[in-house]
Amino acid sequence: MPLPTGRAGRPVVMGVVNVTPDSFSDGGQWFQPEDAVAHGRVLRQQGADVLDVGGESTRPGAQRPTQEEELRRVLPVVEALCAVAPVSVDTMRAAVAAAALDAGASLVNDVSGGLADPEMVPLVAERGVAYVAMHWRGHSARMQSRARYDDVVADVLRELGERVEQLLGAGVRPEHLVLDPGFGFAKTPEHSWELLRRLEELTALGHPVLVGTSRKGFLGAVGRAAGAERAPLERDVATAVTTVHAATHGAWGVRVHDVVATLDALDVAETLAGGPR
Ligand code: PMM
Repeated sequence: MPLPTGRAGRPVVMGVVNVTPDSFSDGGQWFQPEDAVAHGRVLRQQGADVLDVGGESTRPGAQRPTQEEELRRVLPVVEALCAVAPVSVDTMRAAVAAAALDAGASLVNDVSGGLADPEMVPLVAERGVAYVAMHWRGHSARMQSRARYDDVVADVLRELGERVEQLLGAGVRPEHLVLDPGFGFAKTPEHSWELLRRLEELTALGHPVLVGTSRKGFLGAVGRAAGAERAPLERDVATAVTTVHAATHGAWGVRVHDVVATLDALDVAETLAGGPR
């Protein structure tokens, strides 16, 4: 199955549907399956190209749900939303990915890039589906202690390159592979800014790049004194600015909570660049 595409000349807009009680960005708002489904429908109506359904919070220090619990959260929502949009499943577990694919999902979004579950890479290769491999250095409980780099862009490129080698070696088709530098995952705010500034270097690996900056902590702190940071729900304007940067620096897609703000920002950027009005 080919990768989803966005409107001509635009990145794919992936709308976030977190079926979790504790995500940093929208924790608990869509925890009931019917609320998550209703939210996904709204994001689609607003113009999301893909709905990204996840049942595990990856905020720093988060405890993992059991596999059973993750399946319970995610499956009914994937099943219902597949009727309205292409769905990606945001999971590190092969069993959850397999069940979501059986339920109709067309893309697997794995923040561990296949490192958390040894069954994930063979599954994705066997099913022949699109796969987002994010840069990852361990589960949330420990990741911030691993935010050490000589040159964050060079190090992330090298580590993602190793993932690409393993994935292609296992039989994942190159045209199915999307890479993501993992903003905020084992990254300090300065690391995330540097990755964003040098986004075009990531496309040098020859694969589409997904940018997931939406409501992340580094957007809360920028320009603000300690203690006066923007709360997660106050970060959508800052996110929209990073979305325009991503769109104009080669990103294939953006993963966002606020689809309306994203499309407004892309409309303005496109018009300023001389595109459709
Ligand atoms: N970030 C989160 C969850 N899933 N997937 C990808 N590919 N990239 C990301 O940056 C990413 C992700 C955490 O954010 P959330 O809690 O708002 O979903």
